Amino acid sequence: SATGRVLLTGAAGNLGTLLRPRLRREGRTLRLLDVAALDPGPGEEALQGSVTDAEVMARACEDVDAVVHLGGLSREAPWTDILEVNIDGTHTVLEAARLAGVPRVVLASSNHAVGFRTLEPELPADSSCRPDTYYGVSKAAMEALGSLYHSRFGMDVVAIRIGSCFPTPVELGIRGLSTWLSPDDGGRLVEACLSAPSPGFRVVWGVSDNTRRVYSLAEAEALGYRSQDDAEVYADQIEDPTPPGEYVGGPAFTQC
Ligand code: 15L
Repeated sequence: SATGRVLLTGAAGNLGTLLRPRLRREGRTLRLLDVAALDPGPGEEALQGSVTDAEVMARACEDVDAVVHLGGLSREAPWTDILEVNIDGTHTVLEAARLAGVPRVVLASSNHAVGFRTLEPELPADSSCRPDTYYGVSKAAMEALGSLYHSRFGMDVVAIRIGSCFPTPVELGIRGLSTWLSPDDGGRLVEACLSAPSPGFRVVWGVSDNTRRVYSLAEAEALGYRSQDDAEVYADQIEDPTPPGEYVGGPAFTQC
């Protein structure tokens, strides 16, 4: 909902840091959760702990109107870490939300859930998973868990297949000119996911309306998202000449 209390997991991470100031609203309390310590400002509450801890998550979900789940490992890692933090962690978040009666969850999925799909124009957001890493498998599992928690328990769940959300695309190389989600657009998209009436279960792309965009915007726009940014304005600042490759996940990610 536009007001009430919104829980942000992974609030101290890359996405959390970018989205936190953009999700502040009059009449809304942002509850920040992270394994790292956080310093809550006005309209914020902070909780330190892990998304893998059911007791922490039970406390975190108390009196919450929506969860925005950004917490977890953000790149490739050993299988046991991916399994614990990303897959079991997402289950723990959804289960705590269900037990607390939280009606809506927004999940930070990733393009790496479909990282081994060939690039094609207007790639639909509901294309089936083709992960490029264990990390990508965890995002596929996240989407599957979201689908389950909608269908079995009636929660509204929107999974965002995020391209690359960073302050600018400059460090991302040429691929970033197509995959960039500006932080402001990220805020607008999460806001749309929080306020769209009864979305049910959806998968949408998280991307700005970039000149070189290949991901479809139709699914996110159906929730009310309107991108206002285009990575192309940074094109002349990009130094790394590596071509974007033929796959969604890009040429470098599997080596991370
Ligand atoms: C991701 O899923 C990562 O979390 C992020 O660090 C970037 O690597 C991004 O994908 C990307 O594909 O650019």
